[in-house]
Amino acid sequence: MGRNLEYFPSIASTNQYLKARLAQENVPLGATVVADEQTEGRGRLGRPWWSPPIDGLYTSFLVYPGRQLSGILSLLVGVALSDAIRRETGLDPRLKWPNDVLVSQKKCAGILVEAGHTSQPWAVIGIGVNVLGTMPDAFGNAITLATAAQGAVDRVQLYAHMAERLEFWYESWLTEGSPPILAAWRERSLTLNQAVQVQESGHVLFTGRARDIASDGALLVEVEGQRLRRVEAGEVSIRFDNGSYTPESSG
Ligand code: BT5
Repeated sequence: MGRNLEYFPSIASTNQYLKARLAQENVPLGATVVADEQTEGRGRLGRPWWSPPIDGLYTSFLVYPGRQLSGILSLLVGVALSDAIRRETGLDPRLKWPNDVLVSQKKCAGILVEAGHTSQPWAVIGIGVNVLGTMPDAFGNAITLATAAQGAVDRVQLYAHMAERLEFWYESWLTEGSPPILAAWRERSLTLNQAVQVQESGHVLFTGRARDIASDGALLVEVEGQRLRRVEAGEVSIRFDNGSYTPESSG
């Protein structure tokens, strides 16, 4: 990862750029795009990703998973990213299903995996991390690593750890399959064993207790009086002790 690296001081979106490149030419496995700023950074469902200059790290990595993508790749990236953040900051990042990374119960990084098919199935792994400075008040549920760690964080080192850990976990997936990823994800999960609310397009579908993740990355939720329900997509909020739920998104 990162041996074929392109850097931009400013770009619309690193994911968008890599997808456009893929449509035009052969791009090697592990090709990486890094930017200091995104003017049209995106999260899931086309939501905006706040990407101000220098304070954040905005990166996309290209992989060829060899088969149509499963949810496991999102979990893999969360595990790799949490490793990298821990190494660089000493913080203890937690993972909220499917792919938010939180420190101090606030979101410090987001992951957007986009998949498609040209001559073979590809996936663009987009990672946005809030590194330096402080988050504006509008993002009540978000935090920067510098705020959480109460000290300096080196963006270049963080990037290097990210590339190394992604390569490590991707190779582990190719040789050993999902079990090591699932085990690491369960250990760092903020979601498992919590009361959760599952929503789709802003509507509450059901509430229950998150019990486990399936081998394909789906969340398994126990709903009173029913069998476990699988959640493959959608929004999952965690219920706090005071009865409120983590907002799925902030800002
Ligand atoms: C994500 O989406 O968390 C995935 C974000 C992926 C961003 C990377 S940056 C490099 C690559 N290129 C791109 O264009 N994208 C990827 P989602 O779970 O949908 O969360 C989006 C929601 O989080 C928004 O609706 C906001 O409420 C909130 N948000 C926006 N910017 C944020 C930020 N910097 N930190 C924390 N929360 C943010």
